[in-house]
Amino acid sequence: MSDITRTSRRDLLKLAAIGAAGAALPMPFITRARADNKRIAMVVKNLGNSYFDACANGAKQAAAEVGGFEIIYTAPTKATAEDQIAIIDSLIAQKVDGIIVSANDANALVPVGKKAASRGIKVISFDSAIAKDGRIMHLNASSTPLIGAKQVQMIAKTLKGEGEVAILSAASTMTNQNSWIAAMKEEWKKPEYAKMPLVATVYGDDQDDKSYREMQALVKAHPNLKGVISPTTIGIRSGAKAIIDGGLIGKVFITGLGLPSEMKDAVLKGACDSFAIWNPVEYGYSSTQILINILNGADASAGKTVKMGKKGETTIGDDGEAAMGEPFEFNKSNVEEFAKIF
Ligand code: RAM
Repeated sequence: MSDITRTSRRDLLKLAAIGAAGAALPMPFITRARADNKRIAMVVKNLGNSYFDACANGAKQAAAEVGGFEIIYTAPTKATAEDQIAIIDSLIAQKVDGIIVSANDANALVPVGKKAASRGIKVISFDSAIAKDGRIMHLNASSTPLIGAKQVQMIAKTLKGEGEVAILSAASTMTNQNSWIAAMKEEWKKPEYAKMPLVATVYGDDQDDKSYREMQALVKAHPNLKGVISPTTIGIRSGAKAIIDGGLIGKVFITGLGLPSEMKDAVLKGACDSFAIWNPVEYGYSSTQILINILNGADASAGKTVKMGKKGETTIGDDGEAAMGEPFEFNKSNVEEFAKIF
């Protein structure tokens, strides 16, 4: 993993048009339906999260490319499993053909996933997995060890390997953040991080106000805090704001997973040295391509290879999970260019 390669830079820029076209749509949305269209619902963690809006634009692009499919993009206002279950129940009643979910809780969504399957609805997860029994397969954005290690490496580079670090995560039930934190802790065992202890892990529940307050509380509780890793686009943007508002630039640095469009100011002002993310438009596109192929008869069981349209193909592991690609790193040199895209 490194900076953007020529080809992927071209791909990212190509997808800019998709993002721009989708931006005019109200969120959530339903694309224009034809009676004979198959219906795919993308159910994400919460509304008001630009990361998922970008994923939904990718889903729309995949549906338009293949033809004959419509996208229903929906989510609860707050990122809770209960509200997602209610939404999925109603989609089952509406007899949609397929559902793509980013789960607020891996286990809590299994029964409703099974219920959908028993009615012939194809369910896959992306971003934050439903546990194995509740979906056909799960598409990770990238390899979990890689995403975890990358975030520890970024803060270590900023702090030159020295100083207290905390994690500002999303909700404690979210599969993706939990597995990235586990992967960070693996990386952290290496001797080069001996002078960079992890002092706390706190949860902002993917809400801006809670994440902001948790960041303020971290700084207060740990006067020697130098760095924060936030593996969520909501956490990193709110944490960066708390650094800027609190006059903490140069004292505390934040890194993690963010959107260039939301992190540009923080990077230019010096609250964040570097951060990473994959292209969420491509991620929504790839997940939707996979579900469309499943609806058209593709076998997505362990060991099989499934197609992701223009993004190529991916092979499903024994755990029923596959990965799309690699994250990119953003910093002062490229954040402005990519802020125009996602
Ligand atoms: C937030 C959500 C999402 C995660 C990104 C990185 O938008 O928590 O699930 O993948 O951050």
